[in-house]
This record gives sequence, structure tokens and C-alpha cells, in this order.
Amino acid sequence: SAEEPPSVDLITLTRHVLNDQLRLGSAATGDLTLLLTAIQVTSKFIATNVRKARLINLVGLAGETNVQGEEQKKLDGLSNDIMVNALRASGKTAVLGKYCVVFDPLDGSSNIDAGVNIGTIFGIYRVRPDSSGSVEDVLRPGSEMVAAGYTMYGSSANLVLSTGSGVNGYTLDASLGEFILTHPNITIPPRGKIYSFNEGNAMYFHPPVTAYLKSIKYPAAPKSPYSARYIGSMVADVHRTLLYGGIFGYPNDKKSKNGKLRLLYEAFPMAFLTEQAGGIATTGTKRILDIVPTNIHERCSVFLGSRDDVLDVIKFYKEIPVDS
Ligand code: P6P
Repeated sequence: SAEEPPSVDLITLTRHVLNDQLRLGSAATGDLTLLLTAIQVTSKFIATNVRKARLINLVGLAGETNVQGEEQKKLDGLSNDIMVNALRASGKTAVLGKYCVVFDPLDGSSNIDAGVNIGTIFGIYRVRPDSSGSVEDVLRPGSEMVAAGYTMYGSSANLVLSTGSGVNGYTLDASLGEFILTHPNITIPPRGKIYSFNEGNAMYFHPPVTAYLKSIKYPAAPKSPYSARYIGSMVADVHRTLLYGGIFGYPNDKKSKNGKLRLLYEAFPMAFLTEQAGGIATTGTKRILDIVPTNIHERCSVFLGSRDDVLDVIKFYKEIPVDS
């Protein structure tokens, strides 16, 4: 069939965010738009290098370990450096500007060598009025973030973003070097049919989690069981949950007392997006965005996704004591 003529009314991420900011009235100075441009540059750079990682020997270990003692991949270090440099150059982050950005430059990077989708996750706070940028500016509840998002590197580069009025998805058109709006107003279905947990931890799960999983794997007739989908890369599992619905969970358990996922740069941004898309994000007993961090690398228990599915989990936590 004849190819469609090229669109001449491209809604790029920059144009879409700018419209958003202009809609907010004169308070918008374009600073957030410029900051998001820096994040786009980072995403394009990482997308290119993830794609050719094999070709230029960028896979494999960098021979260093990160703050959590996890082996760093070469691409991890590269991604972190491009993010820091691009944010600094934007002049919009503390100490120069009025924003602080928390980010995981390449989340799920242990999957790089297997060709599994990985991603950059970020959350943006406005610096507190009397501060010129210090760690206290990010030891604040996720509810105080002004924007959050991720870029998933897979068959294409998908940037999913919220600046506080809904969630939009953009796909990188590499020939233009632009992120184009492809998923306007992402909304999570109120209930899904997919659950996404690492059941290899089932031996350690607290009773409410075990009871919840049993209820969706062995439902009373006439209900049918949920499907299991677990990729082991948070960005990929959350992206599927936002689009298809269902529930993603990485609960704390008897082995990982505080859970595994990091509060500031994994749980908060994903919880922000989930709520903006009409879903719920909880630790099981508390709204994730209400948590006040005490240190930048702290971990937390995570359940997020379709409103009714997550409400089911909360019900089990209310009925069954965690240490029973
Ligand atoms: P597990 C990747 O290392 C990560 O931080 C998240 O991207 C992912 O959801 C989780 O850990 C996977 O952990 O224990 O299932 O391998």
C-alpha cells in the first residue's frame, strides 16, 4: 500500500511540554522545558549506545562496583556521566538552577547482555526556596516532585513523562532525533489480568502477599487465574503495567526487610506516574508518595498498577498481620 505522507504537524516532546507550561500561564519560565531537553539528550545518547553496545564492546563489566556494591557495567558508568553532564550543562539544576533531579541512569542494566529492555528513571523536585541545592532538597516525599518519567530502551526508545497533569508517551524518531507523542494521556485500566512478581522470593513473602497471590492464582469459580509476566527490569514491567493494567509488586519480605527497589529513583518516579495514570502505588500499608526518605539510597516495598488490583493487596494487608 502507498506509504502515508509524512505528518507535517509533529507533536514533539518539547512542543508538548511547552504547550503544557504555557497552559500553566506566565508562571512557566521554560526552565522545566529546558531541563527536560537535557533529559532527552541523555536518552538519545543512551539509546544510541545501548543499540550498538555489542558492536563497540560496551557490554560486560566495567570492573567497578556501585554504591550498593553491585557490579557496574560499562554502559552504567557512561549513562551516569552523560546524565550528570547534560543536567549540569542545562544550567537548570541546583546549584545553578531551581531543580534537583534524582535518577537511575540505567535501571535493570544487569539485563543488558541478554538484550532485555532497560531504562533511565528520573524524578524532578523544585529546589526549596531558601536552598541552593543540597541533599535535603531530595529527602522529601515523592508527592513534592513536579515531574517524573522514564525512557525505556528496546525495539524503540520510549519516553514516558508526567509533569503533574496526566501521563504521555513519546517514541524516538531517530531520523529526526525527536521524541514524538505516540501515547497521549496514558490511563491504567481500573483492573487488569496480569500479575508481575519475582515468585522466586515466594519462600520469603510475608503472609498477606502469599494470601493475595493465592487469591489470583487459584480464584473461586467462575473467575479465571491471572497471567504471570515478569521481565526483571522495572522500567519494562512498569511500562507494560501502565499500558495493559494489572499489578507489579516487589514487596519487602523476610529476606529483604526493606524490599529491593530504591525509594528515591525507582519507587517515587514510578509511583508518581502510576497515580497520574489513575492507578495506585503502595508499600502494602502506606502510599509510596507519602514516604519521607531518610537517605538517598533507601529501599522500599512496592505494589503498583490498576486501582482495583492494588486495593485487593491493601485489603489483605489490613486483614492479615505481616508477622503472622
Ligand atoms: P530481581 C534491576 O536490577 C532492578 O533494580 C529492577 O529494575 C527490577 O525490577 C528488579 O531489580 C529485579 O530484581 O530480584 O527480580 O532480579
